[in-house]
Amino acid sequence: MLTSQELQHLSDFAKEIRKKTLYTIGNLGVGHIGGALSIAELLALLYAKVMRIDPSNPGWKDRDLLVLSKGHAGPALYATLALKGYFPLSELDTLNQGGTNLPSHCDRTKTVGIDMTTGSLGQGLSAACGLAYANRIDKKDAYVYAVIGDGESQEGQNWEAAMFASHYKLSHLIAFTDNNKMQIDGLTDDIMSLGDLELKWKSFGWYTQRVDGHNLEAMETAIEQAKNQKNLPSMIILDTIKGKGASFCENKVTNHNMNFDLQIANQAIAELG
Ligand SMILES: Cc1ncc(C[n+]2csc(CCOP(=O)(O)OP(=O)(O)O)c2C)c(N)n1
Repeated sequence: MLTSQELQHLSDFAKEIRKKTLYTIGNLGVGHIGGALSIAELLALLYAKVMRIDPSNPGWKDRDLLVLSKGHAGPALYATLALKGYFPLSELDTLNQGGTNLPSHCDRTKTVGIDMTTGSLGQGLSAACGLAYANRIDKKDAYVYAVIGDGESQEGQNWEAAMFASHYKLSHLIAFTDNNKMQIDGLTDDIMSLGDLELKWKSFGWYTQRVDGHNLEAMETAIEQAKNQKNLPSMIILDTIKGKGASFCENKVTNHNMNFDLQIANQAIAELG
């Protein structure tokens, strides 16, 4: 359970992640703003409360790991890592430019603090399974967290990973679905409906919960419940809003990979207060 100070700190942190993400993409002029803003609370909670990490020792072998399988949301994770001190905030100015350490999609060989290279959708959960399985072999009690998109859930490889994780009882794998109901070309329900996602994950043998992905307390409780499962991998489906917090793009189907400049970014940053 979060104390009121923790709650305040985490909601301030999520707001800062949104502001830096808006700035970073606005400075470049184009980027995946919608799916980056929908996971701001999740990233704040993971990096400021839940994950066992040490930004001054990013290669710490016993750390918890995050696989951001929806790697196009990289700018939100870069903002989080910079705010946590993994690298200088000024590096955010270089997003997706020649010679940068911050490509638009996550690359563990380029960016300090990125645990897995992602971007080709559908693959990250398999990588997370491998990491969790390897940790078990190495007798580590670290957790592996993974974030997949709802549109990404249409990729069949996720369901192979789902079978693997439940067969091997990967209780230290905790995954989230960013269920923002949209994908690149429109509403997930219009393009290829996912049906009852909760039932699907349950039937694949996962301990499955569904919470508001902008509610820090609900997410924290869900993660605690997930950690109480001794034999099951966990899926936490997060109901979120694509583009949350920026009125120029919030809940608009056009917000997937949007052009906008620093003037628009700064207006949105001012709105956040
Ligand atoms: C294998 C693969 N196919 C296509 C793409 C292009 N692509 C990037 S994001 C995206 C939509 C993803 O939708 P969703 O998972 O719902 O992400 P979100 O809406 O949260 O941004 C697509 C098709 C890709 N990155 N990888």
